[in-house]
Amino acid sequence: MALFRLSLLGLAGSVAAQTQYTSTAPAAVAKAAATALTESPTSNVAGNTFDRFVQIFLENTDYSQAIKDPNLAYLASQGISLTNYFAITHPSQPNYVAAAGANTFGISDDNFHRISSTTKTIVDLLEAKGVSWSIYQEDMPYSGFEGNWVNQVTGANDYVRKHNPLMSFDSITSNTDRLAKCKNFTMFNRDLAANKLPQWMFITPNMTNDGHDTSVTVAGQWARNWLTPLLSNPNFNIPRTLVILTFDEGSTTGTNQIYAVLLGSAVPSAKVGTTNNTRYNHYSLTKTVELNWGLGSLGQNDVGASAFF
Ligand SMILES: *[C@@H]1O[C@H](CO)[C@@H](O)[C@H](O)[C@H]1NC(C)=O
Ligand SMILES: *[C@@H]1O[C@H](CO)[C@@H](O)[C@H](O)[C@H]1NC(C)=O
Ligand SMILES: *[C@H]1O[C@@H](CO)[C@H](O)[C@@H](O)[C@@H]1NC(C)=O
Repeated sequence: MALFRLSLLGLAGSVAAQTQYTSTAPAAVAKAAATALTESPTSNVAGNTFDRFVQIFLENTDYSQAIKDPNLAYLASQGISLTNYFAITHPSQPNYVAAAGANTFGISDDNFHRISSTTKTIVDLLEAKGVSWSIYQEDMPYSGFEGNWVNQVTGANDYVRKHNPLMSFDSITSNTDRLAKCKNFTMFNRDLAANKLPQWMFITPNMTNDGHDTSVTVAGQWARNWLTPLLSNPNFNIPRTLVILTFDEGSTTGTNQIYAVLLGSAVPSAKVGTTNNTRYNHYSLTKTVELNWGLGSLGQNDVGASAFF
């Protein structure tokens, strides 16, 4: 996918330069949106430790910085703070791919990549056991959209494929039912209101709210404002709900240690406000889900990873 550099030097001295992603043309989006299939499956497969798993990725901040943010520090106090959690690599894209496939599959940039249809993801394992899933990507213009999208008023980066953990896998993009479960926040709100959220979710806020094109302050405000009402919403925080709020990666100069906190009703009340210093990384995401629902493994880096429980 073509990309070019847009210099934003001089913008209040904040962000030196950002990559501008080429957006899919609005007319093509409008046409495809009109017929896009959307699915909202539900299920009730009992897990060992939790019955719902919600993963949220913010962007590009070292642990040492994130934990100083007042809103992220507040959220850490509401759950179990994982104080020894690491991203896999740099830049963003391979970290998202790793969260779904337990491998980076050799991807070491944010360019357009396709991973062979024979390569499995956590979705294959979930479906085999009847565990419902969806991903929710803020401002994705329609379900199953495979491009990048900018804000149509300001031209700012809004939804990007590289922050979608599933879109690089041909096993997803060649399957209309799977594409129909890759949805936006409009659909999240609809599924929430209809009590039709699935058991496994991956959530990516837009390029403003995840801090990518803004700051950890914006990401922290978004995370607290978005999660607080959900944690008291019985359609979201059902009994035995486990939420992990984390980042895709740290800054390129650090150790790649990142903030990660476990929230939700699956966190025992005695552990609220505690820390856990076990070494975890993004491969722990697939491992935890596999052990919880007895899914087997992908045979990738999930095998040797540590689970959260
Ligand atoms: C979200 O996706 C739905 C389903 O494809 C679409 O109808 C809706 O317009 C999208 N919302 C936004 C804000 O793009
Ligand atoms: C991201 O979403 C927020 C609302 O949650 C909105 O204010 C902001 O403009 C969006 N960012 C872009 C680039 O459209
Ligand atoms: C984190 O710590 C390890 C080692 O003590 C335990 O085995 C885990 O159960 C614990 N995880 C959580 C979520 O508390």
